[in-house]
Amino acid sequence: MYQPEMESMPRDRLDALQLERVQALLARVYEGNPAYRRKFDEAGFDPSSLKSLKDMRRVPFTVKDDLRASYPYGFFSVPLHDIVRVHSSSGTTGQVTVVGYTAGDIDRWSDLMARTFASAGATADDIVQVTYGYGLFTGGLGAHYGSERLGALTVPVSGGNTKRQVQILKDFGVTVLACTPSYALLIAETAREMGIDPRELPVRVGVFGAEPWSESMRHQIEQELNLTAIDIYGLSEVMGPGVASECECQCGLHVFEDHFLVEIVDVDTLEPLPDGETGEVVFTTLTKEGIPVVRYRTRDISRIIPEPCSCGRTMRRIERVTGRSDDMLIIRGVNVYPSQIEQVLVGIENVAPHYQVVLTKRGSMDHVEVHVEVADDFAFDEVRELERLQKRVKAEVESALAVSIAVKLVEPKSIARSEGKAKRVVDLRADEGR
Ligand code: DLL
Repeated sequence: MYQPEMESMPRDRLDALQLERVQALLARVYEGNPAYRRKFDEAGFDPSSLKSLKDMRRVPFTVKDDLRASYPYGFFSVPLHDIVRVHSSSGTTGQVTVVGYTAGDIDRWSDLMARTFASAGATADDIVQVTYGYGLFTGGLGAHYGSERLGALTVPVSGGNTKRQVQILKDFGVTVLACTPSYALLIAETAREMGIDPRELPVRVGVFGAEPWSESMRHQIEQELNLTAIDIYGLSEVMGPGVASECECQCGLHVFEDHFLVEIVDVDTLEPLPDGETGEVVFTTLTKEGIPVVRYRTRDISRIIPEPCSCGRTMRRIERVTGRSDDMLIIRGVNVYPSQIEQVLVGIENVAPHYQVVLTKRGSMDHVEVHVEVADDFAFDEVRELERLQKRVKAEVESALAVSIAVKLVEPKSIARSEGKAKRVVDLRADEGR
């Protein structure tokens, strides 16, 4: 463990620390941030009335629109003079949000990312290739500072130019790769095209996150690249990567609870759910200065795993995030997460786990078609074989999702690859309406 005194702190002390920190936070944002003062006043919430963590249910939520409404800097809780860096969320929907960090925030973030790398099994002896994008995205610089803080040799490649990524992995003797899971698969594919066996690359640990991925995809990446694939989680509004991370047990992500208070709430009633039940993940930042958030609704779906972990960390785990409440597709009343489709595809021979869910309009009805790439060595012009495969994919996807769905097989490599987050859902409904 990178910070064992914190990571394995007895539970009662951790709870007391959280309460102390949340009380200080509420007082601080009420004093220092007019947006929070207004929010609390409107809800009739007096920050000094919070006496236990159970009282959190009375605190108003923060949502992405709160940050958008005060774009770019209006939600910061300190003067701009004290901010040393900004990042911004990827903004797949609507306006982007800007988040600011004080020097202290950057320092704590670096520690949390060092914790993340250490919990994945990395040490100061490792060579870490950071392939998350550098720039406004939190992935690149977040991983960079954490890797350096750990004392590892850090190779700041950023995203893009996949052949060069492969060459550097090989030539520089890289032992830890940090990128999105879908990009890890593209790296393996590209290595093979270059005549390099991806299993022979020196990488032993992958630190993968920033997008939903499945257990089957983990197995595939581990097989293809001969490494241990660790899931890491975070979001810009809360800090970036370094909010939660798997340990070497690979059985859920420890939330760094000395810095983040986690709650799971019912997606409809927004009432807190007991440990173990699935709902929306809500975070309160306990130590952030630049842009602390109180009960921030992530839209991510997960559950708290109540059992203690065998690694000795006392920080509770959340299950891997399977999707978001807002990119959840509702197909004829059935809730579908794109990652469920991926789970099915990984188990079928002759198709690649590259897919896109394409939404269009047929009259007033939504039409959903899943485009799936066939494997490289599949004879795409063999019409009969293709039909047979299409039927099989359709049947398996339908049985997993419990809804009928159109499937179109497409040629290898015809679905655009992403160097960052994979784009799994293409929504053409609005375009057609114009
Ligand atoms: O993606 C931060 C990050 C960078 C995390 C690198 C991990 C590694 P945003 O661009 O603000 O920040 O996107 C945050 O991405 O709310 C989730 O929906 C999704 N996400 C992030 N990590 C995971 C993960 C970064 N491990 C949004 N599994 C979050 C599933 C993830 N979804």
